[in-house]
Amino acid sequence: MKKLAVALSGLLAAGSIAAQGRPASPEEPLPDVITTIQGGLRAERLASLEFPWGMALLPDGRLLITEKPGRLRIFSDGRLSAPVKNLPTVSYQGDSDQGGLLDVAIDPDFARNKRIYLSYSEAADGQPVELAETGDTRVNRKVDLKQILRGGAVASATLDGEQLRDVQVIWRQVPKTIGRGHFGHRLLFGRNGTLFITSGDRMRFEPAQSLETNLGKIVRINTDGSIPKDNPFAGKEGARGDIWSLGHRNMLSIAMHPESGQIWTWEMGPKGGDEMNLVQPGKDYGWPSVSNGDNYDRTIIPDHPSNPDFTEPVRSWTPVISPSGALFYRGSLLPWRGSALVGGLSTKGLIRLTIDGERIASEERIDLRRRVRNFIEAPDGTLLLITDYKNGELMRLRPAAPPGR
Ligand SMILES: [Ca+2]
Repeated sequence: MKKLAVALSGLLAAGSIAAQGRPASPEEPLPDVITTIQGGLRAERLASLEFPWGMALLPDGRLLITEKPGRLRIFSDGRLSAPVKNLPTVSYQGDSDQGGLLDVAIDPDFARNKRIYLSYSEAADGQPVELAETGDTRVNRKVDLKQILRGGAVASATLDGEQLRDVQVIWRQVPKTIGRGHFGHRLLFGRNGTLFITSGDRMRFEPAQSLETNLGKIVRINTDGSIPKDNPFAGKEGARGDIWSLGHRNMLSIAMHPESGQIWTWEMGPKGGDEMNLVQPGKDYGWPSVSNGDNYDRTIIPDHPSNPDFTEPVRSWTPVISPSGALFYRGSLLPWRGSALVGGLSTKGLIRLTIDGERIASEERIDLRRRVRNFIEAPDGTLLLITDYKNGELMRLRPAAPPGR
């Protein structure tokens, strides 16, 4: 009961902080032992980073980390490298920007080809002379970004020491739009070497239902940017071949089940209604026609079951969890083998879900008192985790007690 009370007070604190604007640093120290598993967890702080966003482990154990303002660094032997050189030009407009340098992934054949993939936001080459943000009362943020035309992109490059070579843009959001966030942009390799990209709706709502744009979609491409022949809309007139599924809002979490190969995503809902979806090709997940949440201007959105054309989420959360980052835990160091772990920004921790086929069997909250942006599993079963602050952190989570005690 006491643990529950602590967790609840943490949630309330998170709500009040959100109302006053995001703090630059985590406000609470981590306890010595996080009492979630028997014996507890211990968090070790490894490095400081400015708004870290994405991570990928190289086969030799070096860790790639992106910082949203536009830096890629390599963490190795306890130290961070200088920013990797020759990155594509990233558009970043300061702390409140949801764009910037976002995710990083390594090629499944990295050992041979040394290719990596970066997602980021870019400004259009030519900017219109006059742009007016017409506003949309459904959007929950003052549009305080500069009114420039931009969109998301994914580039591949060869990692050569601490610089990139042969940078090629392999995918772009179409069309570019002015202002606003919801880039999405998590990257995940599927089993056959295809690359999944979560493409947010850019806070433009209706394009998520259009097959002529790739906003508000899960996208699937080959690593050279070409369209896999078995994509659901490949070769269909009036549709973009890169679309894998549609009707999405803003997805910052995507993971593949290690046994079934199922692709799961977690999606930020509007006012209420964060979603967990089992993503299947060609299906429509409903945004903005249906949602288990409602618009920020209090207009009602019908729930998913009101229209059988739309696929319902497997789970939705109100109050929201603000999911960012996800994986299926494969190791045995922590007693979580087979669980899905999901990062929480507003929930300031991890959510552990056990999945039985296509259903959630159990759900547990792990309070880390920090906005969790992303995390990955190291080969030894520890978790490497980054937090969403200007003074963000790279941390390692491991059992507090040695194995077997
Ligand atoms: Ca939905």
